[in-house]
Amino acid sequence: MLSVGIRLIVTSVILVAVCGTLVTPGWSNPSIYDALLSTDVIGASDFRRTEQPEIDGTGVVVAVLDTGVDMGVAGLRTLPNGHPKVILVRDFSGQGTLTLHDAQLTDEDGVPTLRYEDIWVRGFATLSIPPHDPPQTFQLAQIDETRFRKSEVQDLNGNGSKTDRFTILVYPSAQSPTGPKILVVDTDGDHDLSDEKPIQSYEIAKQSFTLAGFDAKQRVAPLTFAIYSDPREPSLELHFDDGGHGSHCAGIAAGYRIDGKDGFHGIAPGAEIMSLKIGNNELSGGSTTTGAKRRALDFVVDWAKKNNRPVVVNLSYGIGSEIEGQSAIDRAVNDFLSEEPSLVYLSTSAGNSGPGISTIGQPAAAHLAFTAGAVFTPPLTEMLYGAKAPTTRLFSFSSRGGDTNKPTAVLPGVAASTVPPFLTHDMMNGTSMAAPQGAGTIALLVEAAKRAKLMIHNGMVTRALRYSAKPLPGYTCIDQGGGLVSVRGAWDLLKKLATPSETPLVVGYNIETENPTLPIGKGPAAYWRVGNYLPSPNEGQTFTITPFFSKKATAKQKQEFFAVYTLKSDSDWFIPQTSSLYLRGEAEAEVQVSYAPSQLKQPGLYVGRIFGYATEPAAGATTPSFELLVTIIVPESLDSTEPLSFRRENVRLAPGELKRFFVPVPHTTTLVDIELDVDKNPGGWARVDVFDPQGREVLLTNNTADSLAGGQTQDRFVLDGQDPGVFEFVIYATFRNKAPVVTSLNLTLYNLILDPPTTLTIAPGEAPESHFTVINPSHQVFKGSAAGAIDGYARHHTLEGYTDTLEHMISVSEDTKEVTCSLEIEPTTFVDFTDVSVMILAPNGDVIAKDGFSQTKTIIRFQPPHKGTYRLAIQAARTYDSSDQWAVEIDERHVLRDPVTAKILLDGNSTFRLYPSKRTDLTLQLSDRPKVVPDGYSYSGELRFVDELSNKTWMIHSLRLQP
Ligand SMILES: [Ca+2]
Ligand SMILES: [Ca+2]
Ligand SMILES: [Ca+2]
Repeated sequence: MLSVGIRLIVTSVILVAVCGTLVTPGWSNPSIYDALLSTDVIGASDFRRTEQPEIDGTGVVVAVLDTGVDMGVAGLRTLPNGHPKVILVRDFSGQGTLTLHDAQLTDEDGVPTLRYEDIWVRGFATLSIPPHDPPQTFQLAQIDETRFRKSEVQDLNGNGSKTDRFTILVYPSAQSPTGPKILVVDTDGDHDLSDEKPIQSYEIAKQSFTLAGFDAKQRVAPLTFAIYSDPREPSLELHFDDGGHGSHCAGIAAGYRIDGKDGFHGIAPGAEIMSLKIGNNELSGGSTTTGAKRRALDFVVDWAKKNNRPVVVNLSYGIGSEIEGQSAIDRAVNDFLSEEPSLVYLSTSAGNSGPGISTIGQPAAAHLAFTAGAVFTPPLTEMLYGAKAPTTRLFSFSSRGGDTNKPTAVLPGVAASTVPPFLTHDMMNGTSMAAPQGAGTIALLVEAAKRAKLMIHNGMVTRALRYSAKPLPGYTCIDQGGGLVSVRGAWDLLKKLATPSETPLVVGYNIETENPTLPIGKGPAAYWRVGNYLPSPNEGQTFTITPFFSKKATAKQKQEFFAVYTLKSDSDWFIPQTSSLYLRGEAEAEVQVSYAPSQLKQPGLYVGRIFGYATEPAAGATTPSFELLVTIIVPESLDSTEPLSFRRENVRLAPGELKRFFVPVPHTTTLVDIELDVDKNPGGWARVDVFDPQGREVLLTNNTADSLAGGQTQDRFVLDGQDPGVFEFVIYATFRNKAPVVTSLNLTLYNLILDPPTTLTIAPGEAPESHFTVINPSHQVFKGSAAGAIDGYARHHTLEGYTDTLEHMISVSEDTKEVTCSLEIEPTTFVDFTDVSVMILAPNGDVIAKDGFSQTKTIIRFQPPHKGTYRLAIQAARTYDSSDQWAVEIDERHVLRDPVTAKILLDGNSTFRLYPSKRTDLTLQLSDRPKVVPDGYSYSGELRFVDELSNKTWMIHSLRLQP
């Protein structure tokens, strides 16, 4: 799924107005456009101005794997030499597939007509490119607006109607009967082709078109279309960008004269673009479809080989990692980059799931990928928010590593760029916007290397970018990788790395070690987040290392490969047991490491690296060949005076700064109260985010504190069956603050052990009842009451199947107010997917709710407008075509309009004490008989324990009672 952060709505009008006031003396680049789309933060324009004025990406192709690219937008129309910028389009998402039908020549009212059912055209007698052997070889296809009902753009010609249809006539030309087909689009929908111009598959003559009929009263201006036609295929690929994300990324990487303005360019304005559409905007978030990403990658390799042209893939598309670095798409990206390492390159977005650690997405976690984290740029911050940002900092949403050695580096993640006319804003932020800065940079480096006749490959380029990047103060390498990219630095380093003594056959190193937090127990980095446990100095830990060979390496070359590396740690607590490492052939090498626990006592985050420097055959390398990463979390201690709590005062944060606290949540904890305060003096705005032990964000609703609005916020989260472990609490101060803020964080953890009620006994003439027990594991007495309600019914269902789409029927009665479906997929299944989109369809087929999985769990809810059978459709996009069985666990809950309240009684009393460590038997008693539930469902509702003295809720439990 594409991932844009907060979309900033800035219309062009406002943009111009802002620009007018923006020219702030003092920024190094006088161009106002550099604030809108920064090329100077990474030194791209400076590199081009002062060192390599001729380098602009010429000769390099940027492949945008995204929602499509609108080649009609100013900035994406031409190259500096006037040639078309977009050289090729393909659709791997299936969204643009147009079936071809053989046409019948008929005579209708005396007019020759070509027809297939209700698809027809006339006016083909005088086609400017004569057809071969008419009429049998005519085919028809149709662009039908009603197929776009679920897309962001439904009115393709902007005439106010969403049911227009446009016929396409397809035929072989007389001149070249077996060659490319001729396409005539009835662009004005009048079924008459005498007013239309023949075109061909886009890559031949770069012909695109719009559909006529635009009415200026309509907000949405037309899309630019192009067609890919393969004469051997029974269908056409209609290409367009109905998401806007792909065009935006394309402009950042390679825009030339964006908005038609001189000097307003992307990073590599001379680079050509190929648009490989992988996102289907009929699905939620422009979800990918089965095989789309991988087939697009395969296409790039084949095209690059066939044309002997370098291609840089921009992949600002991904979902969350569940088994970091080991998903199918991670492997596919590694395969892609080892296939033709001198011709294909790839930059991908880290993900927008930060600032928690262990939030890197897939394929961002792929070993060989260049993975881009996002920074905000001081000039744009000043322009958008009027905030004087003193330094470049990470966007808080930028995903972080920990269990992966990612991101690779960071780049600006906000820009104004090219967008199709239907979008009213041209500014977006996200790591999606940082990745094309990386793709543009790689295009510059590849062109520079080509001119300098350097032999390079993608592994060298990634190393050059990482080890020349400038670390930003205050961040570890799991936040920012090498740091902020420096184009000049990367070029200087690339020149050193591209020497014969470097091993051109090795594109990277596969590193694996024990990681108990991952479902398969191992991962690409050492990661200790299991209580206070750390392997003792005697136990140590083993890393295994194997080279990733270029697939061009012969068996003999691989066999003969031999390299020696010196191992150097950057800390005195992460210690290699040997000072050097030998790699021979494809054999796995092992490095034993140990930890010095005496230096790992203070709570917090420890990130250590052991670098491997090649000493043979490249004597005395000063740039590491690989890194062994460890992330150790030493959890905070909870305050044992009851209730369990954690408190930090006077946490001072500069604008844009964050602080992490790792708090162990015991397995008995039922609820965590969170309080965040911001001091009035000097005042500001701060936020607390919570991440579970896997790095998944815990959803909070009230987590920002603003000194102008009382300076305090309270929130809480409930643990009801979730895994315990070390949670991460991050306090973040917005970069819009004028000065550092002083905050305090206060957590209270409530604990109860419930053996929940499971069955409802309904005896004639008596209140329905259920019995259960509870244990108070804390040292404090609970004195209070509990209450609940049965407000609906629920069932658990395991939905299994073999096809990409699994469907589950939900029968809704007139009493139902809302239906909530909590969905879960096994991590070992999820890693095969590139997206999983979720939809709820009403009985009439309308989509009434849309969502997607970004991790293994998601919730979709809807308020049914009327009773009937609704359909939950879960569509998986698999990396590889497969008919393997997969399953989704569904918890389907219907909330009814009239709840029945429940009292909780101890020996008939509704207030009671729960003494520490004592088992207490309680009775749940309903005020009334609940409505009979449908077959296969349980009663559902909620149970809450509230302590009277403190008025604090200790537990909120989801009730499920069998009738
Ligand atoms: Ca229309
Ligand atoms: Ca026409
Ligand atoms: Ca994770």
